[in-house]
Amino acid sequence: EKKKKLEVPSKPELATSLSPDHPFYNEVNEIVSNHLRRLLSEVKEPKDDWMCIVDQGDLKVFKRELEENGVPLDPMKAVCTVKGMTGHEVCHYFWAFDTRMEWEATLEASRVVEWLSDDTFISNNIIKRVWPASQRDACFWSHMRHISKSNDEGPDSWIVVNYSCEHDDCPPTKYVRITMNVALICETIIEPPVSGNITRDNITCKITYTADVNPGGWAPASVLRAVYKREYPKFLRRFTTFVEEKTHNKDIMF
Ligand code: 16C
Repeated sequence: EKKKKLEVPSKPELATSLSPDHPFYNEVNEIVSNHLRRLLSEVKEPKDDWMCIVDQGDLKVFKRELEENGVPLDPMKAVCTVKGMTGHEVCHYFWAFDTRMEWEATLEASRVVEWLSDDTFISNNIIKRVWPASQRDACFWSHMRHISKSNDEGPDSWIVVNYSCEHDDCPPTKYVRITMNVALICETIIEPPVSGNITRDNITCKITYTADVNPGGWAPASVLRAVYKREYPKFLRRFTTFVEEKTHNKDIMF
């Protein structure tokens, strides 16, 4: 039964407004498919190599400890269940550039470098400095899409991917450049009311967030791990509270 939850779209080329001729077209489709495949394989065969570092019931954060030449690369994963909002709404606000600074507490500044299509843009994020390390920045494309299903069963799902890239208008000259592969996948669960219309009380969103971040050079592992343990749950609380405030008195965006 669980296997039906998410399907890798068989025709990803229909799912984006990026033109097939666009230089980023293949990369975007490949990275999105990889995330969906990774999630599917974990539903089928749950792996126990994730270490739970935060458990607040509705919000759990996991990590795998990984280091390369002394650089901590710990993959992070979080799952969070929120009531009253759809996966489309959660993904929309995670992706939307114009409101990013309203919930992003770890950024000093953010700017759009280029719009590639109406579902994909490249941005430059300058991250707040963490003592004693040098300040970091990131350049990545952000892409949002609906996950098409091969059958009508199972929850409606959306995905946003933030994936590092290079851009001539964003050279890595001023800060240490981090690289990352971040995905937010949301499933909307609707418990239809006995009578009447669906309201926000009937809606639950199941969020899976994954972040593979390379801090791009020396960073003290113990400081970084302490910052991650504090900042990832904080981000999810702050961000989902933000989406709740933005949506609670608006029509439901299914
Ligand atoms: O996914 C999130 N935000 C997205 C939109 O902005 C985007 C960004 C992802 C980048 C997340 C990783 C940043 C790692 C920086 C490493 C800095 C190394 C410093 C060395 C330390 C010894 O996908 C939400 C991201 C939630 C981020 C949580 C963890 C970030 C820690 C960043 C440190 C800033 C601390 C500021 C303290 C007030």
